[in-house]
Amino acid sequence: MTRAQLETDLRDGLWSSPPSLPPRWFYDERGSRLFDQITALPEYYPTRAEHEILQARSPEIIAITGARGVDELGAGTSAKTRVLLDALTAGGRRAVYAPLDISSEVLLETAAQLRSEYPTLTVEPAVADFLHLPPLVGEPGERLLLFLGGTIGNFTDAERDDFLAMVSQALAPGDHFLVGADLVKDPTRLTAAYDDAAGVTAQFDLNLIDVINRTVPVTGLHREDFAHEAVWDERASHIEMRLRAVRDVDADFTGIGRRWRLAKGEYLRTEISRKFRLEELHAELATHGLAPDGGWTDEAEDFSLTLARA
Ligand code: AVI
Repeated sequence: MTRAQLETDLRDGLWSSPPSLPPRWFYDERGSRLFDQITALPEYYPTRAEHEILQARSPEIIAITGARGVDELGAGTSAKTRVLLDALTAGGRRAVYAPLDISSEVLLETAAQLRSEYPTLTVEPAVADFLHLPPLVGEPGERLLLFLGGTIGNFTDAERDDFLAMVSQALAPGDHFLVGADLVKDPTRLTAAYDDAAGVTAQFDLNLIDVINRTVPVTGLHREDFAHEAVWDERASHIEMRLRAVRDVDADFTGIGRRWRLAKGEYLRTEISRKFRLEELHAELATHGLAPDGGWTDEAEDFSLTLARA
């Protein structure tokens, strides 16, 4: 992603109330590595819970959908998807898999790896972000679009609405959408998942300041001036990750000709992570013509996978 895109996000976000930035800027190389570490933390249950569901339900998901073409948005290294790809290609069944991601390097590596692991799978990687879907692989009625990991929770309500409209538009009748979503639970567990004892999530959050410093011309923006925190907002049903100023910040964004001041004690919102009640999520999907056709949680009912039919 480019300097111009970040400058647009800075212009849109830093001078609003509260100041905020979209979470996509977390994921430079170091941020992606830190995120991988987060997924293995004892406090961060979503990745393990989703894996548990996929392990138990993948054959059923493939049977219900009859999928022969699978697209995955935000595929990354496709680590979470392999168990589904096992079911998709079981017994030498032929299928097409399109991992979609914003990083072409990761995609090319993943594609090469998958081709050698799954000889009956045609792998067609494509660069795509969450707002622009390429034409989906497979025949209408036999296509499955995956959006795993709970990333749907990182959208604002308006973004989620736009996203689901785009998904619904991309699917033909009989195609399916499989979405992973984190569920409302005890706030203590939720805040711990986003503020772990080892401080990995804090490093992930603070890495954003380094990304900004490296991507756009700015003076006076220092990571030591911020502290990470995670706050549960009951009304909005989301966790907010914040970088709170531990001293006055006065940053000069020379590229966009603007000065950003944040007083000690004020904060920058860096991410929201929405936690769902299943009825609400299903109602939202239905609004977009996506009828829930299957739904599963892990044993502890921490995380959900919903299969919706277009
Ligand atoms: C990518 N996304 C689903 C993660 C989440 O749980 O909202 C991002 C994350 N941020 C901090 N920890 C994990």
